[in-house]
Amino acid sequence: MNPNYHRYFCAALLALGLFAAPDPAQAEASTVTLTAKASPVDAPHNDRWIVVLKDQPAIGAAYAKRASQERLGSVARRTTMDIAAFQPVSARTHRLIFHPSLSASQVSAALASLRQDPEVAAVEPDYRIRHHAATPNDPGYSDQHYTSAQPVGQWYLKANTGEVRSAINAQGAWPFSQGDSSVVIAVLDTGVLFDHPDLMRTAAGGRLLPGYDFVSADSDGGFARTNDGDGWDSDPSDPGDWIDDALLTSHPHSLSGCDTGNSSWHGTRTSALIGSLSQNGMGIAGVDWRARLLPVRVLGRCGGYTSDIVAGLRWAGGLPVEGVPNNPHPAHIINLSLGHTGACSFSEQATIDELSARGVVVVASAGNNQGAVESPGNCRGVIAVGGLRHVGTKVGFSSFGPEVAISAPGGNCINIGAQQPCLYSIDTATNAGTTTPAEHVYTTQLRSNVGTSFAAPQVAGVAGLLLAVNPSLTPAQVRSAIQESANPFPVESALPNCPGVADGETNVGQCNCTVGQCGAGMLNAQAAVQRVNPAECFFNWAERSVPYLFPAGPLSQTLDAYHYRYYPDFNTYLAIAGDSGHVLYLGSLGLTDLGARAGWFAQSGCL
Ligand SMILES: [Ca+2]
Ligand SMILES: [Ca+2]
Ligand SMILES: [Ca+2]
Repeated sequence: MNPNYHRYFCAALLALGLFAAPDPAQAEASTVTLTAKASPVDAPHNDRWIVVLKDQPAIGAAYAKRASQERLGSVARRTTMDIAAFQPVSARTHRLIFHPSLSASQVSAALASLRQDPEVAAVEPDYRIRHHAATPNDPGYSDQHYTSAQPVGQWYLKANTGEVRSAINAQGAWPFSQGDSSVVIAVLDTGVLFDHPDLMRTAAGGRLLPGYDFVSADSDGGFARTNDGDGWDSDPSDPGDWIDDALLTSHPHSLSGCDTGNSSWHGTRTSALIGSLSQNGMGIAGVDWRARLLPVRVLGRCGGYTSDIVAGLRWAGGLPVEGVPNNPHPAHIINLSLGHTGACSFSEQATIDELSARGVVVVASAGNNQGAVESPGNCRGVIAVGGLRHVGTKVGFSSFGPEVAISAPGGNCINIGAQQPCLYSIDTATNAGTTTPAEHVYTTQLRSNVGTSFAAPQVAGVAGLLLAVNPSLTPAQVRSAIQESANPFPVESALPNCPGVADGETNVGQCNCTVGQCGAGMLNAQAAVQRVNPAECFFNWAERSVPYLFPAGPLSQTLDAYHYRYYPDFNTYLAIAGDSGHVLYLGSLGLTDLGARAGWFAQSGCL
């Protein structure tokens, strides 16, 4: 580091009298012990309180400390308190810990006496404070309702523990980023169910912008594929994409090569993974809790066409599309849980290039063909996402190869058999209707949901968390932050490494991922967010620069608007206040404002 910065930083602290390491003798609590007569029948009491002395004229810090201890001593004598210890927090503010054997009534009496003392400005509970809930209250997250077998809930969003190695630790990212409503994430898919109570329109307090429908009329001019009675239109509601034998018979040309099947509600499933309403006590949590979702319908019955997808990509990213009003909410991120085998086409690549130049992050699933990455996942500039089993190996169905940028959980069942639950399904929102929409529900171990379609939205959601922290990130920076922060792939000794795959080859099942076949590693939401957060870079710089004040090791935490690290050896904090944007130092003598973070970020090279 630049020695000038080091000097500046030390000088700033020295000037404030904070430079010296704490004297252990001074750091000890000044103890005032009086008699303790416990009553065993009284209820337990709150043993920690904060006593604030009245203000006094400014005096030297060392004198103030002695003086405040003398003041406290006299307060203690006057109030004849049964006290375990006073511990100074600042010259005026002291932590008061009552002896644990005291009864509640004894504590009440002591507090009343304290509050009447002429030296005392305030006595208040020393509240226990927890960092803001990183565990969402959505019941499906912890799995309170949705599983009949081994409860794993939204395992893929939790910290990776035990054999669940591929979990992305969104839970660890949420204290630092829950997304931002200024970020728009487009979902090019089958449309969406605007009324799903865990999604809803932004106008109703939900996540979904109006969007657009780019499923064009059939080649014969009919609407068997669009299923909404027209071609392109401004309503991307998902009417269902079911196909039955009668439809195949009545539309042999439009639906040639298609299979019968129930409605998939695929766009609702991918959208909810990215941004289900979260912390709403209902259903599931999304990866991103704040971004707005832009539904762009490009898939109808039996899929869609590249021309419609290109139109949808252009519109989603704010590029003009012939005959369609410009998108008033251009997307910063686009999720494509779709693809076709074969190379990236000219029109796809040209569109992706235009979007990349505009700063739009494009994420696509690798495909479920067990072979080469599909298009547009294999287009240059796309963040292609492969699928992992819960243990971190490549899940059998996932496509793979050098175009994959990163891998994330794709879901896997373990227990496959009639009526058996799919243990590591990727739970998300869906609908129970087999044709038209019916009851809004969630996927579960019994209504399972697997595929690289559900790995890509986890990456798109993490990209939203990154842009919330640092809106100036380019698509290349988002990609590198996700790749460089990834967890390494595990090795299961019983499995082969994933081989190289040539276009057209298939049927490569579960295998040990290698960098190059499944991307840079396993998605790690927390580490990715930390990587793009200038505050994290600044804290690390401070620890490298002034290790005797800020010894490396503590993890960052957030509390209200504060983002901080706590140094237990010295009982000090280095913090950044979100509201003022200032860097703060909290030591035994209180809070010191070290100035605007912009200056510190510039000095530390952390912009
Ligand atoms: Ca239509
Ligand atoms: Ca429509
Ligand atoms: Ca929810």
